Order: sequence, then structure tokens, then C-alpha cells
Amino acid sequence: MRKIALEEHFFTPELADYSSSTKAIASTRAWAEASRRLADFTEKRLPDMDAAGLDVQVLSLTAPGLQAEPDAKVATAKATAVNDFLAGIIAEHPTRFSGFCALALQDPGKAADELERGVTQLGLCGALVNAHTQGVYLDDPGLSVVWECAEALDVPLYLHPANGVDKSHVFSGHPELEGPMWSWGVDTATHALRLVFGGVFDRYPNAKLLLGHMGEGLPYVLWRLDSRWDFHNRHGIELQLEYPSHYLRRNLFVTTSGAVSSAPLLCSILALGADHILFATDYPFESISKACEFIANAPLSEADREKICFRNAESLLNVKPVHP
Ligand code: GRE
Ligand code: ZN
Repeated sequence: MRKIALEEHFFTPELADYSSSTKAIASTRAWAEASRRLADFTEKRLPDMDAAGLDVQVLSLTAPGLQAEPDAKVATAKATAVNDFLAGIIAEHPTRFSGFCALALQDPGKAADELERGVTQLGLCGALVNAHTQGVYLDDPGLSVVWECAEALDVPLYLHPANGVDKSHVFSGHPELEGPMWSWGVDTATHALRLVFGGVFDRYPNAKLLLGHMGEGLPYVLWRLDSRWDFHNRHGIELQLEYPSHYLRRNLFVTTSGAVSSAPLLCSILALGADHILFATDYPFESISKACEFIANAPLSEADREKICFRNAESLLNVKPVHP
């Protein structure tokens, strides 16, 4: 079955240094191997894809990417360069690669312009942002211009984890809990809820948020969010839709990245519906072949498997259903 994967990372040697914070949490050997694959497209990546039966990778700049650049001008210039680079890779392998824009949200107006250029001129199919940008989250009113642009272009915004701004006391003495194993998911789920309660989806009802890792736990907690929202008398917040789950069911799309397990997959389908679940592998941090084997054998109807493997991606990303 055709497979399009949505959380597939790369970097350029020039941008590799931004990942030093990530390097610290990964074991040196694992990171060295991942680094080789992040910078490669044809020697390892395409053969890995072929061996596993993966048709298309939608590429994105690995965490934390441009979000880690303190200087807005530098970040903006690097965004243009890396998106041009990405478009070049896609042009060389148009049936195998697609891509998400990297955005320098340090300058929101320029980031919106770059999103428009990326989609309309470079053929990219949305944007991927790695967590906060210098402490600013995506519900910041200053970033409305980016949501407005994404909604007008009808492209999704993929929120990928990275290290949080600060360390919560609950992690003290337990550095193993910081990073992709645990804290990234908590940070990213919280970030997504800021968008709901910050009214982003009231202002941009057709905005589409993508989360990896089977929704970072959110599909599991929909009922409790709604129940405690009422218990706390909605904290005096007025949202247009009645419950938090209404936004998550409407505006949230989740990918299977880094979650090769039927329990969260079935939970996500029950919570959000199969139309909101998309395949991803989290290459090179996870195995493409394990992810492909998992989705091929997961306990799904063939109609749902097709949606998750490629049909939802074709419609969400406006990818033409070309089947080479
Ligand atoms: C990920 O994307 O899941 C990831 C990184 C960096 C290190 C480990 C990891 O981006 O899982
Ligand atoms: Zn990832």
C-alpha cells in the first residue's frame, strides 16, 4: 500500500549546530548515526525507504532548528536558505520527497511571507515548527499573521517537540525524564492546549494543527479535559465551541511518528476519527521498516489503513494523488 510519511527529519551541515542541545540528551553513538542520516538524502535515506516500502517522505528541519536562533535577522535569512535547499532536494526526487517550510517566527511578518513563498513558489506543503521560538508560543497574538496565512493557504502547521524554555522542578534529579522520552511530549501537548484556550482556533477555525507521536497523549485525555473544564467553570474563558475536545476533534491531526503500537493508534482513531490520523516514522530517530511493518499489520479496516497511509496526507497536504 502506498505510504506517505510526515515526520521525516533532515538538516544541513550549516544548521547542524542548532541541534547541540538535542545531542546532549541523545547518546553519542545514536546521535552520530542519526547525524549522518539527517544530512543524507540518497545514500542511506532512499535505500532505507525502498527497503521498507515507503513511497514519500515529507521532510522537515530537525529540532530545534531555527527556533534556537536568537537573532531574528539571522533566523530569517537561514529560513530562506534552508527552504530553498529543501525545494532543491524535492526537485531532484519529486516523486519521493515533499517538505514542510522552516519558519523563523522571531519575525512573524517575514515568517508569514516565507510560508506563502514556500507554499506558492517552492511547492512546500505547510510548515513545521520545533516548539517555542525563543520563549514565544504559537498562541502569541504577535503570531496571528502566521495562522492567518496558513489558514488562507489551507496548509497545516506541524508542531514538533524540542527542549522546553525552562526546567520544571518535578524533573529535578531525573535528567532521564527530560527529552524525547517524556518531557518533550508534555511540553508539546501543553503548547497545543495553549492554542485551544488562547482562542487560536476561534480566530482561525479552519487552521490545521499537526502533532506527532500519536498526538502527544492528547487523544487519551479528551473526556477528562471536557469534564474538568466544566468543573472549573471554564476559568472564565469564553470559547466559541463548547468543549476543548470539540477543537481537538476539528483542528487537530496526529501522526504515528515514534509510536509503533496499536493501543495509542486505536485510541487516537476512537478519539479523533481515522480521517485525522496520518502515517509518519520520525526518521532517522526511529526505524522506517518497523513503522511500515506496524501500519501494514495494525488491526485496522483496509479503508482506515488507506486513509492513514496516504489518503489523508494527499488531502491535508494538497498532494496530487500521483501513484508512480
Ligand atoms: C525526534 O524528533 O523524535 C528526536 C529528535 C532528536 C533526538 C531524538 C529524537 O528530533 O527522538
Ligand atoms: Zn521527530
